[in-house]
Amino acid sequence: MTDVKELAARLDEARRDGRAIGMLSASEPGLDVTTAYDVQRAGIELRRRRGERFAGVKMGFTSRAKMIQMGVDDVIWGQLTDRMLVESTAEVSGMIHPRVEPEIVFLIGRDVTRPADVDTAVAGIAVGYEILDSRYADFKFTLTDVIADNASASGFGVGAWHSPRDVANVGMVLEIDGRPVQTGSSAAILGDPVRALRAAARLATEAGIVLRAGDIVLAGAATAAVPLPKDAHVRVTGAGLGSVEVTTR
Ligand code: 0L1
Ligand code: MG
Repeated sequence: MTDVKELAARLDEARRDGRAIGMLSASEPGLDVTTAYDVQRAGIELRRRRGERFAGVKMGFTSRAKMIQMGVDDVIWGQLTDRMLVESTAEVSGMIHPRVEPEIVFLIGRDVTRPADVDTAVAGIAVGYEILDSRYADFKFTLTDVIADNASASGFGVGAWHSPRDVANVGMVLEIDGRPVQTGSSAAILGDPVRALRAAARLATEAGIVLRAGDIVLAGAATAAVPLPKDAHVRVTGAGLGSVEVTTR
């Protein structure tokens, strides 16, 4: 039988040591999607016991580019904690093989007790980025492996909040050291990031999590992720939404 806590501890240790491990699925034939989310939840519980607080959720595999890049065809989700929030400097040297991707971010303004109400619960919209770091060697995993690994969530940054608006087709640019490395549109996020927001509310509710005022939803990436070196300056810009910048070390 799958030992959920042991698998969560294995991933947690890999993350804290900055050391890649083999895929869990290689030795765990019982690792189905439900069990993988149990492992994810157990991993978050370990972080919670160390004082981290729930900050929201992230949606993954929401763009065709990402599905192609990773060879999967399912939307997944992971949990964000307050310690993953990056301000002006991101510590990436302790990570395994970090990547960065441009995101649309929603700020929840009041508790979402019914997922159907999530659209009207949005208090702000911003451009942002996600730092991904798979705990698996060579960034290779199956669907269940990546779910167990909290959808590779490692860090995120958020630009200035704007009042809720249509973000179905926001042009986005990801620059590293002043050079555009990815350009795309928020339309890559399920055709409209609001669909990812709705999926986040539905999945969170099904998992017994209430999105509360102040929580954040990372809707997904507008482009493929790119490797994130240290000593780099990253800027993500969204048309009409300004930009967010971070320096790595
Ligand atoms: O946020 C994402 O779309 C990525 C989900 C996890 C897979 C990955 O590490 O790229
Ligand atoms: Mg992402």
